[in-house]
Amino acid sequence: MSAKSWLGRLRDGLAQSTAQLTGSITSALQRRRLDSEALEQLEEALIMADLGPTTAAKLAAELGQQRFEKDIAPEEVQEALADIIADILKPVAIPLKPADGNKPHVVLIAGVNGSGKTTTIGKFSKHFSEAGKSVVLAAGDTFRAAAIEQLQIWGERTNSPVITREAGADAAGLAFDALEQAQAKNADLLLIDTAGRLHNKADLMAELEKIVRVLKKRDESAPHDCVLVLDATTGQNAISQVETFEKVAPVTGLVVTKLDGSAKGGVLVALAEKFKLPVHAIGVGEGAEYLQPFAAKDFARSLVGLPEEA
Ligand SMILES: Nc1nc2c(ncn2[C@@H]2O[C@H](COP(=O)(O)OP(=O)(O)OP(=O)(O)O)[C@@H](O)[C@H]2O)c(=O)[nH]1
Ligand SMILES: [Mg+2]
Repeated sequence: MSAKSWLGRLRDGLAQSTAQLTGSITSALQRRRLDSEALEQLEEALIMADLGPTTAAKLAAELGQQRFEKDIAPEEVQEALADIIADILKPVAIPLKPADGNKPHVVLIAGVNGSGKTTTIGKFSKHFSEAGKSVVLAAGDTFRAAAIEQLQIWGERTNSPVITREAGADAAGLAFDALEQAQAKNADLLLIDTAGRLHNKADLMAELEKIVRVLKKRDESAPHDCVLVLDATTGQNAISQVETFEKVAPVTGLVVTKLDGSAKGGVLVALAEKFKLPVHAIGVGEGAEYLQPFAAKDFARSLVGLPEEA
């Protein structure tokens, strides 16, 4: 897929937040000055665009410190804003990278119901098998038979073996089995799916903790990555999801999905600013080709409504 079409999907997805934001920038600059009133309006607009109050305040303060000429155009503010946002995003734009020394490199995928975990595993499985890695998938969502089938379909599509147990089986036991089998196959990468869990359900969160504990019995260094999948359409709720999952699992990175259909893409900036966790990829569609490395500058420019840099 060309870079343009995924960026196009991202732009279309962000269009709603972007239109609102650019509209607010224009109206804040009606006096063509970035005075305190204009900065206040901008800060509000950034909160509306789901960047969160803390990040919005920080951005407005940074804008306020820049020396603009008196007769300022909205485009100049958009450019400055895009630069500041890109600076926040750049350090977290880090792709998932299995370490060669790990056989296999174990990646645990967690998140609330419907956030896009299984789809993301399918997409990663395609990406890494095409890159020449041998990938094994573990159907750790033993909760629902349909979840096991869903992963099996992805396994067939990407030619990756899928380790399963019957529905209702112990998820930690399945994870242990899967690691054992992936080791026996000398696989490069083991991607473990998990059941969606509401972050306020203590028993399910305890189960996630147990999966981590049991994996360590087989490989002390596992899981090597624990990726939290967040649905961008949940907006600011994504923040509390990170906080809660971090309490029970060693979260090492994020994937933010559904940015093709979200008016709340700005939450990604709030996440980056608050947690500084790597954002390994973003989802801009349901198909396997729609998982893209997270490109900080492109995202920042799209968000504030600026065209791609020439
Ligand atoms: N538009 C869009 N849809 C997505 C994206 N990622 C996942 N989906 C869709 O979101 C729905 C839920 O995705 P799943 O991968 O099943 O989510 P899950 O986290 O495994 O869900 P549970 O196992 O039920 O907790 C499916 O219909 C996916 O096709 C994305 O980036 N964009
Ligand atoms: Mg699932």
